[in-house]
Amino acid sequence: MPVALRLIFLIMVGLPGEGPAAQASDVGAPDEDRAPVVIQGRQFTPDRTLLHQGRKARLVFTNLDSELHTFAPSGLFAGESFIIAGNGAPEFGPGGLKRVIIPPDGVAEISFTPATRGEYRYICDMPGHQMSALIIVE
Ligand SMILES: [Cu+2]
Repeated sequence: MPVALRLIFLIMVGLPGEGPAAQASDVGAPDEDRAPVVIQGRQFTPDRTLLHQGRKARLVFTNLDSELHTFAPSGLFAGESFIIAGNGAPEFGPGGLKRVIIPPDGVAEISFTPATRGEYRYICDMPGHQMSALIIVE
């Protein structure tokens, strides 16, 4: 991936081989929506995640499969700042965050504050993976 597009707000707090590493999130701040999503058997669970406009949110993706998956959002982060932590590998395109590649046994956390209500579909865009789920911001 182009190095110039790997932006500074990537914070690496986990390393591959440490196993699922979501301990930091277990102490969720009371004023944030903590939204865990488990990836297993080429499925996102739950397939609908509810967040709230203007309220801090932390999406936590845990990949329990033995293959790579991605979190490829559409529109959700347009023009918004966010922080990515864990051992996922973010990729950026002209429209902002393109995808986060999540390794086997990996955890990727994305913290942001949703600014606009709506329904935002996200997928795993690995070839052949028909994985899709919804983030709803009310
Ligand atoms: Cu996948």
